[in-house]
Parts: sequence; structure tokens; C-alpha cells
Amino acid sequence: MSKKIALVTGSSGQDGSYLCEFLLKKNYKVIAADRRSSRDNGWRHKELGIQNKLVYEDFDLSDINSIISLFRKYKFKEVYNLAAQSFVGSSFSTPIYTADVTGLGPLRILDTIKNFSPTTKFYQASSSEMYGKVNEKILDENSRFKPRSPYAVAKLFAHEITKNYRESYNLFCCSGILFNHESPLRGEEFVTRKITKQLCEIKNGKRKFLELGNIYAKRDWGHAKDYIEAIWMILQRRKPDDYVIATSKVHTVKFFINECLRILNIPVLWKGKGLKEVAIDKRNNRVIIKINPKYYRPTEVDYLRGSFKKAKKDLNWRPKINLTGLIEDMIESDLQRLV
Ligand code: F7E
Repeated sequence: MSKKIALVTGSSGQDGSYLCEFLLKKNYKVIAADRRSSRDNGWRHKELGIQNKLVYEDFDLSDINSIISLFRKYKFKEVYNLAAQSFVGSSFSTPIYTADVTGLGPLRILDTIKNFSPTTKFYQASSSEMYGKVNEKILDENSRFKPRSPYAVAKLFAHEITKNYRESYNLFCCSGILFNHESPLRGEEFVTRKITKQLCEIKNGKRKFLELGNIYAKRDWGHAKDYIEAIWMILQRRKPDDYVIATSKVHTVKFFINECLRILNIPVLWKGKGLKEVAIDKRNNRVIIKINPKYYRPTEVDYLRGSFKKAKKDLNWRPKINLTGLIEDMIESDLQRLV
């Protein structure tokens, strides 16, 4: 029997890399599609040892011709759209680019599926950022969306158009509304990896201090490896649907930092408030964490906590790795990379 062919867009990112690894293990032929410029940054595939097992193709979400030519070349069973301008902070300085790539990009794929390959299953990487200014304690598939960044507005368009194509044209299109998910392969621009990497450097004497923005934001952090399994499961259902993937546990950025400091054995004293808040290393009285307003966002999402009830019921999915396990995994890799 011939292998199922899957397209993974944004294959060089954290989720794309783990998903490629997962699909290879399931014996798929995996087409890894990225912009040429992202391809140069193939360190994640190298770390996972999958770089020789994938079929690489150039592709750009803003260019419909590059999408159509991929569909002419391959008969995709499943398409996972993980490509995006995915950094919330940058979306404030590149709102039009973000809208084009993160919002309209998925529509270009959906329209190509509708016109050329209507039996292809489609997964859209929706985001908990779409909830934005939250009033509810816990968020699920029926909660209201009040996006707070150009990124979140673009993701919401993509989310709704995926649903619209499912309902209008009877296509197998689904979204996973993934809450924050981290790992050793997380990019350094995101807060968790910035913290684990820079605290490891401080521990090894390679850095003096770490600068952060709003350390009182609360997030529901899971391990990306757990979430990749859910992404695949969503496309294996008989009926297409949307699912929240989360841990239902919520913590502040400051809690995340303190857990890292505990694991790294760095004793600190927190002092001051607001922009003056600092963490002082008790062993030498040096300030090792400071607040820099440059990392504040024009509009912030203060709190995000998701309910994975529907995913548990329909997919039998639940998170396996807790926050401490996640942080230990990230710190172990960051320390190793410093050797
Ligand atoms: O920020 C605060 C920041 O950039 C988390 C993306 O994968 O998850 C991610 O979006 C929180 C925010 O992730 C710094 O203000 C404080 O409140 O790690 P982040 P995010 O914005 O939640 C969702 C689900 C996605 O879909 C996105 O693509 O941490 N924070 N100080 C900081 N954040 C950063 N990046 N850097 C700081 O220095």
C-alpha cells in the first residue's frame, strides 16, 4: 500500500518539527514546506535527526501559486497548516504582513483544497490568543473571542474561515485552539524559552541579567509534544470539528521564573514593584532579573486558561507532562547546549 502523504507548513518551527517527527513514526510521507528563509534555520530538524527523512519544498503562505503548485505535485491526504507570523509582540509592528500571512494564508490553502483536492483533510493551527480580553475563568470551544493583537485578529479570521469552508463546502477542515505550548524547541523570542535559556546562561556565568516585560501575565502552559498528538488525533475523527487543547492549569510568568530558579538552584530575593521590580541573586547580591518596558505590549492578554473536556471526551486526549516536567525538559536541553 502506498504511504499517506501529509503536508506540514511551517515545518521548521517548534510544532512543525515535532509533527514531522510524529508523522514519520506513523509512516507518512511528509512534505515539509517553509519559506526558503526559514529553511536556513533547520536546527530543530537536526536536533530531532529527521532532516534526511523529509521531502523539502519551498512555499509561501502569501503566494497562492506556490500553494497550487504543491497540490499539483502531490495528492495530500492531510494538510497541517502550522505556518504563520506567530509572534504576538511582532504583530504590532507588522500588522499588515501578519494579516496577510496568518489570516489570509490559510484561506489560500482552503480555496486550493476546495478547487483542486476536496477530499484532503485540513488542520488549522488556531490559538488561545483569539480569546483576548477574557472574563471567563475557563475557556472552551463556545467562549467568546475578543482578540487583543493583530496576530489574534488574523488567527480569528483564519479560524472562522476554516469553519465556514467546512460548513459551506462540506470539506474536512478542523481547528485546534491550542493554548501556549512550549518545549526545548521553542523559539527564544517566546517568554518561556527566553527565561530557561537566559537563566541557564546566568547559572553558567555567561550572562549577567535577564530582562522581561509583564511577569504577572497568566498562561496555561503545556508541552508541545503532547499537543502534537492532539493535532493528529483531530484529523483522525470521523467528523470534522474544532477542539481546545490545554492543561487547565494556570500560572504567572513569575511562577514560571521561580520554578526555573528552584530547579537551577539559584536563590533569589524579589524586591520592588512595577518597572522597579528586580530579582537579586542572594549569593552575590547581583540583580539578575529586571523589568524593561520595551517588552510590554500595547494591549496585553492577562489571563488564559483552557478546558480540554471536549478533547478528552471525543479524542481521549489529555496532557501527560506537567509544568515542572516541561521546565525540567527545557532546562536540561538549554544546559546541554551550553556545553
Ligand atoms: O508571551 C509575557 C507576554 O510571547 C507570554 C505564541 O505561541 O502562545 C504564544 O503567544 C506572556 C505574554 O506567548 C516577556 O506579555 C513578559 O503575556 O511567550 P509569549 P503568547 O503571546 O502568549 C499563543 C497560544 C500563540 O498562538 C502564539 O503564537 O509573557 N512576557 N515578558 C513576555 N513575552 C515575551 N515574548 N518576552 C518577554 O520578555
